[in-house]
Amino acid sequence: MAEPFRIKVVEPIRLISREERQRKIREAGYNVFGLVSDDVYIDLLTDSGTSAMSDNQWAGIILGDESYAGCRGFSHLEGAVRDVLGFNYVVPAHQGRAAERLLFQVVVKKGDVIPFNMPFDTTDACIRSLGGRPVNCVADIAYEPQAIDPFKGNIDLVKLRALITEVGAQRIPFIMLTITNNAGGGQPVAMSNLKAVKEVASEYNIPVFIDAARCAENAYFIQQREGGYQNKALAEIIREQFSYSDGCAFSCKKDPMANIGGLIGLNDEELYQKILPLLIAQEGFITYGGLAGRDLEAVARGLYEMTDDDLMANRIRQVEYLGERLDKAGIQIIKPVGGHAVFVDAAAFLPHIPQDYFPADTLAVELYVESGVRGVGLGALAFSIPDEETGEIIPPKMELLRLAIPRRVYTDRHMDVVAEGLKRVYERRNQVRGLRIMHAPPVLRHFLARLEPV
Ligand code: PM9
Repeated sequence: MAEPFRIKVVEPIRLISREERQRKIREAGYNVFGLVSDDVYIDLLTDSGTSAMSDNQWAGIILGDESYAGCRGFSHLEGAVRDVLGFNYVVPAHQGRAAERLLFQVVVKKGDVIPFNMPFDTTDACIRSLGGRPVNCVADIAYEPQAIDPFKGNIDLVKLRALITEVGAQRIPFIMLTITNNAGGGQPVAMSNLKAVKEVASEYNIPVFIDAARCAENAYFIQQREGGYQNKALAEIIREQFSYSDGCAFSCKKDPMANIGGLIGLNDEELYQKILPLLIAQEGFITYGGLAGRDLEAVARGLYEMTDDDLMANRIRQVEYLGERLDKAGIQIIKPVGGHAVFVDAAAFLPHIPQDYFPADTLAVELYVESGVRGVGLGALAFSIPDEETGEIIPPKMELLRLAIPRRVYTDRHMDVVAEGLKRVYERRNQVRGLRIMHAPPVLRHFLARLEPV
């Protein structure tokens, strides 16, 4: 089936010359975050806030009610969150990390431990800034890029139980599952795993929260891969996922295809009431939370749109299409291909570059120079963390180049260009040199670092 939409508005893009690209990336400190978007031909830096909104979402923008209190958009958002996610209380926020922070400030205390499958980098940084410690409990197979498994985002229940026994349930304010698991390659979590985690959590009276940014993509994988779900609609599966949780933090810039927006969904009124004063102090009044009324409309409409079975099938197919092209060229990628992105195994691509010289970020730079395509390195530059006791820097287990595909934005021809560019870098991979840091902040350094070729 071709795209279940047609294109009504277009945005011109251009490819600058190779010499210009070399100059631009040098000026950007060999960090793709420093590039100006006009100098990027195909932008796969992120699928967050970069999707094409539908005519219905744009109509919502025009209809947005900008009243400070009690705007219509908030009622629509409440309705959508109740219908699509199944939560009674909604805390609007300007984006996902603001939603997380509001929730975490209320529930995380210094010394707390939070079991995750894998937290995303900003989520990890937020918990640490509040004195908590996220712990990866993802199944080991998540660290084997070539191993085929339908649900590589699952929590390992043995690891989870061992952690609860080791630190004690009183130090665990909640368990969190990121669906799909972005940091681990956009890999899904099975419904059976969500259910089992909830059962373990209930034994110890620990709440479960979901990082829901890509919950509809996760539901699609459940529909395609998990027994008993083939004949269920995406909408039904999405709701069932949340039924095994006590709430969610949601970046609505991903699956709901809004350019901005986030929320917390809850059924616990007491917790909701505790968050409200922080919401007013930090984001805005409780019915707009740092967003314009028009944005609330786009989010509310996007929440319904993400449940469209045909749209989701088409979106995942495009990501798979790019993955298959790279795989055929002998380029190692995380398999199976994730929901929102193709993750290239940069350590396997550039085996001669040690992790200290950032193979993932090097590959992102090379791909930009080769073809004007912007991906992002997710490796030692992004995810190294100091050991709690020794202070020694511990690098992550994987070096990945992420090619995140915005929804409804690029055609398969664009994907062909991406694949061809990466193939050309692959052909000359032995000549590629790594990068070293010239300047970087102590945390979240991949966003701001300036580098130079070794
Ligand atoms: N994710 C991404 O590109 C955008 C920021 S980094 C370039 O993948 C999860 C699973 C995310 C995420 C953001 C956030 C934060 C929370 N959870 O970006 O603040 O992938 O709306 O959401 C990015 P916001």
